[in-house]
Amino acid sequence: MPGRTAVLKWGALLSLLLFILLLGGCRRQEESQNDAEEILVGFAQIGSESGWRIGNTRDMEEAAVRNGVRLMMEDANQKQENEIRALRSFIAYNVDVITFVPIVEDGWTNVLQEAKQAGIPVILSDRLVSEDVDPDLYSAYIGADFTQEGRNAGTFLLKKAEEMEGETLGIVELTGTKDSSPAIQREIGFHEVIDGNARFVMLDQMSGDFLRSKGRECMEQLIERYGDQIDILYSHNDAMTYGAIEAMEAVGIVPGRDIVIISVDGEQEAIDLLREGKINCVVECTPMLGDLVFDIAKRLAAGETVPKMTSPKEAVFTEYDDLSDLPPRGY
Ligand code: GYE
Repeated sequence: MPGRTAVLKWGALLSLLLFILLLGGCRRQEESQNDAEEILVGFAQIGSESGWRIGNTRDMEEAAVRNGVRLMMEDANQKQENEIRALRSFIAYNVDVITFVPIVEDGWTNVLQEAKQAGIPVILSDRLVSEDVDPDLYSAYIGADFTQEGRNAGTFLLKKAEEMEGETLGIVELTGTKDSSPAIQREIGFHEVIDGNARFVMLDQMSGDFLRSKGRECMEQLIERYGDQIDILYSHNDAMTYGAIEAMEAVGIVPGRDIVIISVDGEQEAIDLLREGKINCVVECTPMLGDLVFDIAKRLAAGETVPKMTSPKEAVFTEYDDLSDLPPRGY
């Protein structure tokens, strides 16, 4: 018969063993939970055409860290083929989720089908693909309601026109990248509000590709062609607006007074110009989409269903508003 001390010894040893085993089990569980949290997201960005875009890239990088997501980012340098190549590399790498900014609306069906076949969910970030693309080929869109932004621009113009002189008012429009969803929809929303009003005369429309340099070039040409027939400039983004202001000032036109200026984005520089009276209205479009994108990415990786369309609430800043309390824009 084993003695009482021997029984106690074996008992203690067994409990210790059990404790070690349990501890190991917990550790393993913790590790696998961490692994499950740390998803890998492939992100194809279109480039750095504007301050807005640079702000968007920075926000995506910072939000990835905040959300505990591993980010694999590729810069497509304004070329759709580079973007498609990046998406294919994410598929080959077998990332958990893909997100990308469709530079234009068309030409994505093949690569989206490849992602679907590989079982990788795709989030459209910032820009949309064409309505002709089967919506089952992507899981979600996170970005602005560009048509509403266009309407916001038009609504400001209706109010502003009440205090403007002249039987008719000549409008020029600087559009963004041809065939991109913000350019298409900002145009539609604006015209939805102002077309049919006989006082507004559309003089011309030119694409400045969302670039400051092209905004300047286009405005130079428009001034040459239409001179003082131009009463209003509607510009699809702030970067092109800065270029257009340069072109106006170079020939002695006072921006914001001789030509009423409506711009979209809401960069700090545009808000400063609004305060100076050189811009009359800035329609907000926020580039801070990262937290929304990664929240949806994590839910998709966990197999949850997510809302198909998410658009942040956006403001309009005008010369009629008191902007003294407006916090720094951060982009
Ligand atoms: O307005 C412009 C940028 O896609 C909403 O792209 C975005 C647009 C933004 O370059 O400044």
